[in-house]
Parts: sequence; structure tokens; C-alpha cells
Amino acid sequence: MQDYLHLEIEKKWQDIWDEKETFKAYNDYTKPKYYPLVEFPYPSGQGLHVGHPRPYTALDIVARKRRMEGYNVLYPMGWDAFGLPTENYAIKNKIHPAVVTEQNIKRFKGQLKSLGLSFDWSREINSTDPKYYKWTQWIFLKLFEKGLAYKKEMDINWCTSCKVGLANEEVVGGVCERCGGAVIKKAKSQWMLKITEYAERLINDLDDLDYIERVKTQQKNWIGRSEGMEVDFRTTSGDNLRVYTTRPDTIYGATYMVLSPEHPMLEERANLIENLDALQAYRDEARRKSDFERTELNKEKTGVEIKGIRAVNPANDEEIPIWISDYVLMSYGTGAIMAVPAHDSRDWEFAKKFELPIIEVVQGGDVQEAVYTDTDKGIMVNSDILNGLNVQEAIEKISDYLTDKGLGERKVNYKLRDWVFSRQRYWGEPIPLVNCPTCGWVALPESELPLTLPEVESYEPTDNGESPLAAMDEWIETTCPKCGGPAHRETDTMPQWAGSSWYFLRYCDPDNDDIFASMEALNYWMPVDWYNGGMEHTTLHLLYSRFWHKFLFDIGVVNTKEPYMKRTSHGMIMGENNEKMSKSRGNVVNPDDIIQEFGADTLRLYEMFIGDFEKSVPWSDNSVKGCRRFLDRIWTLQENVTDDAGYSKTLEVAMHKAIKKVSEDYENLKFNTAIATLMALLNDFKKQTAITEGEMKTFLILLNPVAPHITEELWQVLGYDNMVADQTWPAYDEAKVIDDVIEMAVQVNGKVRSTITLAIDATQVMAHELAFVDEKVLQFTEGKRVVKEIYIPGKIYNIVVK
Ligand code: ANZ
Ligand code: ZN
Repeated sequence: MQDYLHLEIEKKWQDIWDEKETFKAYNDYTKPKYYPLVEFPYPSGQGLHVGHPRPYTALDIVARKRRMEGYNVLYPMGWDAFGLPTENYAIKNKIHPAVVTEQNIKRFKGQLKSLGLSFDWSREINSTDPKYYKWTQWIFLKLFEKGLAYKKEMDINWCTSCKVGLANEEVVGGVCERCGGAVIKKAKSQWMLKITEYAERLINDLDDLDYIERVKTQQKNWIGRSEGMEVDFRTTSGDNLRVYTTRPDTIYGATYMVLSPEHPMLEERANLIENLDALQAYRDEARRKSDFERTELNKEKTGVEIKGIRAVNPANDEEIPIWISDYVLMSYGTGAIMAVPAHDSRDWEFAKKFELPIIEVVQGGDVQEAVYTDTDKGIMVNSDILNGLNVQEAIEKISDYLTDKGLGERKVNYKLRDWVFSRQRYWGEPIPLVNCPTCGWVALPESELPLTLPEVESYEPTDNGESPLAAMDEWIETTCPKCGGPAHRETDTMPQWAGSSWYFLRYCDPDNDDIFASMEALNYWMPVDWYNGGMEHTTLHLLYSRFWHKFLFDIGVVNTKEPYMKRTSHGMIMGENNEKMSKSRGNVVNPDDIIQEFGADTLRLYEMFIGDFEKSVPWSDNSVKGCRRFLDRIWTLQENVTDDAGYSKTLEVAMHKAIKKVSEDYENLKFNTAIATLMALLNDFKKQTAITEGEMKTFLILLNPVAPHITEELWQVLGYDNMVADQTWPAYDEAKVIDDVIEMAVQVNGKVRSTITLAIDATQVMAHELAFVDEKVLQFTEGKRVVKEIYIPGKIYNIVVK
């Protein structure tokens, strides 16, 4: 028999699939549909990483299985191609980013094809194609029209190295997510999207979705809903200082107030403040720090007391000092807090440092020695009308009390901020607005979309941080669509997250020129049935796209309120020594090399086999070889197939068990145990002198989603002229899955008292359940204590009682 020549075989089948359009999704809206989705990649200059095939193969398995189950499957792929690395490469090498993008896509696409993924390439999309970004611009204009896009002068996170504004989500650990550069605050007029208006729905609607738990939790934490009160503190200057607190019950323990250094009171009451210079100096200092640095828990507390004005605690009319400190952020709540040092750790550290009074109001520990934050079960003390109540009762009582007196109101707050939607860069979607001196910001009419990127000389951002578009007078100068007078185009572009916020909709109807996708197509294909992607996108892309989708639902152009029914996430593939793969460590594995030497089927099999799909795993050359050996053994299995292989009861049970296990495991991200099952089945096969053609066929179908090329080839060798991809997914017989059942003797204190009927491999728990409803067993055990149970599966069950 011929050798297993993987390169030849794999190329052959990829060409056949292409030519026959085997994986094309049909707009036949009568068949049941299935829409699995993986995150479209950013086509970077480095080409495909070995991490990419892991999620792609996982959902390829699901897609292939679904087709065999009779579904019309849409498994699409495209390119999320705007963004900084391409632009930086273009700047350095003086090549147009569109040219760089085209080259990168070509390389990526070739690599993906060589993996034998069953994408419907006829629906390929590219976020930088004007035909695509026309609709990104269109959606933006709808948001603008509905008042959800607005321009605001604000302190933004500014990456000093990329020279670009960053969203909060792009600042990780105080530095730029992309380049690791320092991030400072910079005042800039920015386009913002009101994602905060959707905060409540973005949390509540998670309940109906089949997202893995850690994704739900991360989204909830990021949105950060908190329930509390806004309370007014009078001041000696005659003002009201409003604070936000989640613990109004602790108000009797508020011994001072803290304002954010940016709080407007400093300007508004400058005339009454005695130490304005010191406060101003502190404010300047704070401005240079990121929110992350400012709120870090274990950092040394700093602050300055405001001299000349004091506040009055509304609960007990005590006068208390007002401080400013950078641990209070202007961007959250009201930018002012009542400090309760006995029960809030940051307040406690601050009070210790500046020797401010600490009053216990919830009983628990010695609050002079250590902060007592575990207050949930405590009883109120030193709190006048609240004394003796538990925390929950106290919160209710004081909230009603302060509300009735007009001193405050209940309030829900969110950590989520509006989305900074402008970038001062070239390689992004132009924002289709013009600024008219008479009409203000005006949308371009739909007929003028797409507003395409003009050719520029240089892609570098200007020194003052403007986009290179800002230097293009001919492009900027235009007329106002409303009044016809002279006007200027917006020169900022959209962030990379724009194009990916709706791309799954475009796949449903990629060539439509009248609308981003027809309602008919959306009605059929949406929602996405299963979406798999990286955990790093949980608070960015996943939230943004859910927000856009909800907005599109509200304006009646999509049919579902949520885009994705199910969300799962894969672990990363690390270097051999469990470090992140990187050029500098020299531990990068190139998927092309593996495909060349061992084949795409080996790579696919390996990536699905190496461990729990949801956890990160180190690369292992040895297991790659092991996976290849498994395929080699399958290759020679055809020699064992004969017409007159005898019937084997054990093998029949093994087959049915394998069908059940593999079918279930493919659905539950347990690809590794599915493959282990197939490996065990192969061993069973090899123990037989011969196997039947039927057994071989079932085996090939089960393995096909993981290793599509070798299985198609062996199918052909068996003499069929259709494909495995055309077969029906095998069913199993539940009766044949159950192992033989036996009668087992049950002893009580060494004497046989009864028998139970159970499966040969039943667990002790099962045996116990069966025995302890048996009358004869109960007769000898009731009223006694079970001190020991000895259970030997398939043999005996002995219960010892006293
Ligand atoms: C008094 C108090 C007593 C508080 C106590 C907590 C514990 P979450 O749950 O995150 O919403 N806070 C309010 N605004 C702030 C700001 N702009 N910057 C920094 N901290 C701020 O947290 C709400 C709590 O964080 C509020 O409740 C307030 O401190 C503080 F035992 O008020 B608390
Ligand atoms: Zn005008």
C-alpha cells in the first residue's frame, strides 16, 4: 500500500473542496441553519501564529459535524485589518497600509487554506474595504442621529509612544496595551459613544445567554453596577458637597471628606480657600498619573487638606475637614466621598497617615489597629438612630431617612465609561461628519458613503497629535451638506473596534449594496449560534459588539436583541517552557513548518488533543509526533478491512460507546477526550484480526471533523466516490451503550442478605442508592449506623453497621 504522503493528500482535498464548493452556505432559507463563528483575525505581518488554529479547528469540528447532521452551516472568515501595527509598518517602510494589508491577507489566507478549515470563502470580508466600511460609517451616523455619538473635551488616556488616544480598555496595568508605552492624561476633544446608556441591558440580558461563566462574570465586573446613595454634605461656604456611597449605613463614622483633585469646588470657592497653591500643585501632580496608579491599593496615600472650608455631616451635624486626594477619581460617582476610615481600607490608610479620627460604626474588630471591612454581619454602634440594627436594616433605614429629609437619594452607578471613539491616526474608517460654522456637526448624506481615505504623503501622526489627515487641506475643505456653506471634515478616524462591532452581520449577506444585510438574510442566519474567541476580548470587542447590536435592534434593522447565543473561550498555546511565545524568546513555532513536516491533520489533531481546550498549554514537539503516529496507524488500518470479519460483541459495544462519547465531547469543548476515545477504539480494532467496512466507515466519519484530509482519502481508498463530508453523522443505540448488568450479592456484617441488579461498572454511590431501598437490606440496617462500606465493582457489596 502507498505511503501516507500528507502534503499531496492535503493539497488534493483542499482543491476538491474549493472546486466543489463543499462548504458553501446556501441561502436556502428552508433548511435548519447553524452559524458558528470565530473571531476574524488581524492580518499581521508575522503571519499565522500556532495559537490561531486552536479556536478555528474547534469550531471547524462543530461546523463539519453540523453539516453531517443536516444543517445549512455558515462558517465564515474575514479580516479585521485596520489598526496600528499595519500603520506603524507602513510608516517605517513607506508603503501604503492598504498594500501592506493586501500582502498580509494573502499570506494569512494561504495559511488558513492549508489547514483545511471548512470556511465558506465566498463570504470573505475585509473591514478596510470601502464596500465594507461604508456600513461601519452608516452605523456610526445612525448613532450620531440618535444622539449616542457626541463630542466632548476630556482628559483621555494618551500613549506617549504611539501618540494616540486610548480607550480605558486599551490601558492595561497603566501602560498601552499594544506597545507597553507610558500612558498620560491629555485634554482632547473626542468623539464618544454612549455605551453607558446600555449598561443595564448589557448586564441583565446576560441571563438568557449561554456564555461560559467566567465571561459573564468579567462582563459584569467591567460594567460594574453598584447600588448606593448620593448624599449632600453642607459646607461652611454655604454649598452642598454631594458624595456617592454604597454604605450610607456608615455615615456616623464619616470623620472627613475627600474630593478628587479635579473637583470644581477648587475653582468655585477659590476666594475662600487659604492654601490654593498647595492644592493646585497637588492637582498638577495627580494629572500626570493614570487612574490605575491613583487607585492602586497598596500605594502610600497622599493628599492636601482644604483650609478655609469645612463640611457638616448631615447625620449628626458634626463639622469635619475636607481633603483632596488622588485616590478619589473625578470620573466616578460625584468625584467626592465621605470617608469612613473604620470600614474602608483606603480611608483607613489615609486616616492613619494624616492622623484623622477613626470611629467604629459596625461592630467587629479593633478599628484603631486594623480596618474592619468584613461588615456584612455586624451590628451598628455609635450610630444614633441606627444602633442595634444589622447592616441591611441600617442601609434601608438611613436611606429612607436621608431621602425624606431631602438630603440625598438612592442611586445606581456603573464603572463602565462612555467609549472614546476617535483616533488621531490614518489607518481607520474616516468619521463621516463635517463641521460647519453655522450648523455645527453635520452628517454626510448616505449617498456620499463610503467616505474613503484619501492618499496621503506620510502616515505619521503630526507632532501635535492630530491625524495625518489633518494636514490634507484639499480633503478637509468641503461644503456643508445642510447649508452649502464652507465646512471642514472631521480628521479623526474610528478605533479598531469599529469594524469588528458588526462584522458577523455582514457575513449573512456580504454583497448587499443597499443595506449592510437584508432583513431576510438576518432573519434566517442570526443570531450566531456559537461564538468562540479570546478571553482578552471579553471587556472590549464582546461588549462593544453587543452594544452596537442592541442599538441596531432598537432602530429596527436587526431581528434579535443579542448577537451571540453562546460564547466559549480557548486557552493560549505557550512555548515549550510554558512562557508566552515571542520572537525575543526564540520559542515561536511556525504552523507552516508543522504542516510541511507532519501535515495539517496532525497539527489540527495535536492542537485539539494537547489538553483542556479552555486552559493554556505548552507546546510539545513530542506530542506532535505522537499525533502523527496515530494517523500513521489509521493509514494502515485499511489493510484490516475485510468482508468476512466476524461479529464481535465487545467491538459493537465499543463502537456505540465511541459514537456517544465523541458526539457529546465535540459539543462540550472536550476535544481531547473525544480523540482519546478514538485512539482507544483504534486499539480495539487492532486487536481484531479483521474489521468490517461498516466499522471502518464509522471510524472515519467520527474522526473526519478533526482530521478531514486523511479521512477523505481513506474513504476514497475504500472505493466510494462521494465524500465523508456528504455522510450522515452516525447514531448510537442507547441500549447497546449500557454495559452488561449483573446480579450482585449485598452483605450486611458479612452475611448475604439480598441481591441488587446493576451495571458491571456501577459506582459505589449507585450501589448504595440501590441497596438502601431494598427491603431486606433495610431490615438489617435500619436504626443502625453504617460504619463501613466495601464495594468491589462486579463482585460484592458489603455493608458494616453498628
Ligand atoms: C463610604 C463607605 C464606607 C464606602 C465603607 C465604602 C465602604 P463601588 O462599590 O465600587 O461603587 N467612592 C465613591 N466614589 C468614589 C470615587 N469617585 N473615587 C474613589 N472612591 C469612590 O464603590 C463605592 C464606594 O467607593 C463608595 O462607598 C465610596 O466609599 C467610594 F465602609 O462610601 B464608600
Ligand atoms: Zn452649514
